[in-house]
Amino acid sequence: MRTQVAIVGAGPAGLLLAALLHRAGIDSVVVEQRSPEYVLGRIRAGVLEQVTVDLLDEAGVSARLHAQALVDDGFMVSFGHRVQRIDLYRLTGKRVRVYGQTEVTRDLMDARAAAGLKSVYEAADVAVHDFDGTHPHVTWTKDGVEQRLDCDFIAGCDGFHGVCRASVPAGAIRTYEKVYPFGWLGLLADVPPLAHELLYANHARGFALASLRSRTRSRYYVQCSLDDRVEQWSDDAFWAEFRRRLPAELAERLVTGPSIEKSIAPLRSFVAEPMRFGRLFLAGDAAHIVPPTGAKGLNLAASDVGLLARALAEHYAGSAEGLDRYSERALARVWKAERFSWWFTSLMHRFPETGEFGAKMQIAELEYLCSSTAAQTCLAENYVGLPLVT
Ligand code: RFL
Ligand code: PHB
Repeated sequence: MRTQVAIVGAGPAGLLLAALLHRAGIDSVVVEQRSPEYVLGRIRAGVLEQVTVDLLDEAGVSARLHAQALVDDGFMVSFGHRVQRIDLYRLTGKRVRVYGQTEVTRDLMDARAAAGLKSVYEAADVAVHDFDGTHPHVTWTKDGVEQRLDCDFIAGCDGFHGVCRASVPAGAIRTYEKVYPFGWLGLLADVPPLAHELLYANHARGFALASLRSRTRSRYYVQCSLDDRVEQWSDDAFWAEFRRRLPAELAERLVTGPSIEKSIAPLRSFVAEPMRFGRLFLAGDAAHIVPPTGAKGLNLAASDVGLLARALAEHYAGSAEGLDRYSERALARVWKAERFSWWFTSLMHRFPETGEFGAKMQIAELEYLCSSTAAQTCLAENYVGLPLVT
């Protein structure tokens, strides 16, 4: 088998890259180790920046998003019983869309199937070869038969635990990492959301986030211990803990119900540099991870593949500049989103090691945020997404 771009991973990065390349007349094959059902079953991101929506528009996969996504002009930050609204639209002229990653992935999968494009699911033992040479190729086993895909380029869109970054020789890559001493316990339920705007809560018992997927489906999180197991958390225990961390007037309005999904995610900041190794390009979680507090992971994955698709189109039109500058351009945005996600995480969570002093510093900063339009603008312009510099 031969294609122009072999894409490893059918998460949002891989599928959006394939869709953008298709629009540009570039042929690709997507190779994914899991089943479509498994990929769609992962409940993750919920907030899309305008930059991401623009790319989904460009890829021609945004009709359902525009019909169904909730458009939010702001969000709320609380500490104790105080609530401060961050008016994104007034402060930046921009809004965010609330639309689940699962839905983005489903739209990309449906568009791909409708166009008759090739994706290989349940590919075992995926491996990438000769990306530093002249004959890059990807191999895998499907139904017991070894397959080989020759290509011009490999896009490593296979997430944090994927094979692409792991295949780069240690001396050619530098990684930066911070692991946070807590996780997020998330619960999805068919109950009306607390509000149509998100609420990020700093509380003495730990962080909580009220998010949503629609007017009838809520996604809520509480900061939990890294030792916690999801089986230890009954729905009742989750609701009781979540309610305790909300300001009183919102706690009264909370509607609870049985969970559809519950999971624990560790929090990590991670960057691998560079994002190019010969003919292998990393994009999305394969290259970097942010803690979810800033809602940046999926949006960074989208902006990476936006840059990469454009660079590949330039390559096939005769210019190497885009590919040569891909890593530097992508990383410029990545590091700013890393900083913002680290800062917002640091402001909103209980950190065992910083104790009462750390908690007082957070309250002082949150009070400053309430009193300063400059501080609110800084938060808002990062939250809606920094411009994609090309
Ligand atoms: P993904 O989604 O992990 O997809 C990678 C795909 O590659 C496959 N794969 C392989 N395929 C072939 N061969 C191999 N050897 C392979 N190894 C892995 C995997 O099966 C998978 O299908 O990475 P991608 O595409 O880069 O997308 C990144 C996003 O998924 C991620 O950044 C976001 O979900 C992060 N995130 C959020 N991002 C936002 O922008 N806004 C949010 O509101 C937001 N909330 C969140 C989040 C992540 C969370 N968790 C669970 C970490 C909330 C949470 C709780
Ligand atoms: C979500 O809805 O899952 C979500 C929203 C905002 C975040 C993180 C997760 O910052």
